[in-house]
Amino acid sequence: MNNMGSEVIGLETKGVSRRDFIKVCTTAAAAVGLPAWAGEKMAENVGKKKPSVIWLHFQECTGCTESLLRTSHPDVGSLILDLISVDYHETLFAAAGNQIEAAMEKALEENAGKFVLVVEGAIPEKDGGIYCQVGGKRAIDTLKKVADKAGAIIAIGSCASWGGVPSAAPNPTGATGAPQILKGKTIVTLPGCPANPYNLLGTVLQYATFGTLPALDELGRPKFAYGRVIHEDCPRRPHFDAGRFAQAYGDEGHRNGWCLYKLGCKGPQTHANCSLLSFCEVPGAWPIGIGHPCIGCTEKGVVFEIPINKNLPIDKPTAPMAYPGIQPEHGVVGSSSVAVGVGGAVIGALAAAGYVGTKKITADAEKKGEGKE
Ligand code: FSX
Ligand code: SF4
Ligand code: F3S
Repeated sequence: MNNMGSEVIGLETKGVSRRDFIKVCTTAAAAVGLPAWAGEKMAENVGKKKPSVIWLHFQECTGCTESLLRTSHPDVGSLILDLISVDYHETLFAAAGNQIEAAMEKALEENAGKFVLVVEGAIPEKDGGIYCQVGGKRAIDTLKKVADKAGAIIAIGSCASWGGVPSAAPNPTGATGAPQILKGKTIVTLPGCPANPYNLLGTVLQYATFGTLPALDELGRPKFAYGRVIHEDCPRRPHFDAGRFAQAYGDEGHRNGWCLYKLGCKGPQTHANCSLLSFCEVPGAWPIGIGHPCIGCTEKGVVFEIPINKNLPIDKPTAPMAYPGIQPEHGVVGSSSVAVGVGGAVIGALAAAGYVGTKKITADAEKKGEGKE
């Protein structure tokens, strides 16, 4: 572990211990479904050569960058910025005008074919794309130009993944996502409004260390993060299975942490790992954790389209197969809510174990080079 990255890039002079540094790398490795040794390898590799990242901003609220910068315990935001070489990022750069234009050209030239392009924000197509211009250049043109020279492309947030907020009806600018503009290219999409920074860090470090991308689904989403719906790993799931629902904000069920389905929770339809990977390293800091139903912020066609309080049908009513429900109409007699709640917790644990198993399979596949490139 000598010379393990943190010393090379001087993090310890900034008050970041090697332990914190390795922890962030192993957490990032775990996030993408790789084992701990991969995190150590990432840390070692990053110490030698930091991956170059060019980060483009388009139509967005900048929440994705903000969520990356506002992390804590340890300060993951600053660690991320030390782990990768951000060669162009309009929010973070002190430079402006001609200076920042020159920085972009320099970064493109020096790292052509190798850098990771991170796209944040939607891209407007209507009227030739005139509704988003930076430095007098249309977003759609800049995106195509930079993407042509990138080694890997990541669309962070729902805006860049499929249009997000700017594409909400009536979508006056014709906003859409990077995959719709860059047809035919492999694009890792990390939807979420905002996306979890660890999903980004894990993907970038995997690419920088092993030259591979995580296994992706048909929407370009890494399976390690979007392979399951929130409902499958939700800490309130035992309450759902036991039939205990909050009926109104502030009622007894809501105060007791019961299931939020009847308040409109879209967890059963929403693919994401926010129940398993805390935002900003603060346990419980995610919508359902603070008592708000999931609004489906990762899912095109759900968030910004379906009202927050509207219920959707349950597609995968899986867990109750293993034990009886408590509803009288289901024909169950004498099954206490406590027993059913415990049963739900066990099923939840099994589901989580399944999740870990899934991640291991992904990791094994990666080791065999089966991930998309
Ligand atoms: Fe979109 Fe990112 Fe939502 Fe905001 O910029 S995904 S509006 S949180 O931050 O792109
Ligand atoms: Fe959790 Fe929502 Fe599913 Fe209830 S409906 S268990 S709150 S994801
Ligand atoms: Fe978004 Fe739902 Fe997670 S609203 S942050 S996907 S709980």
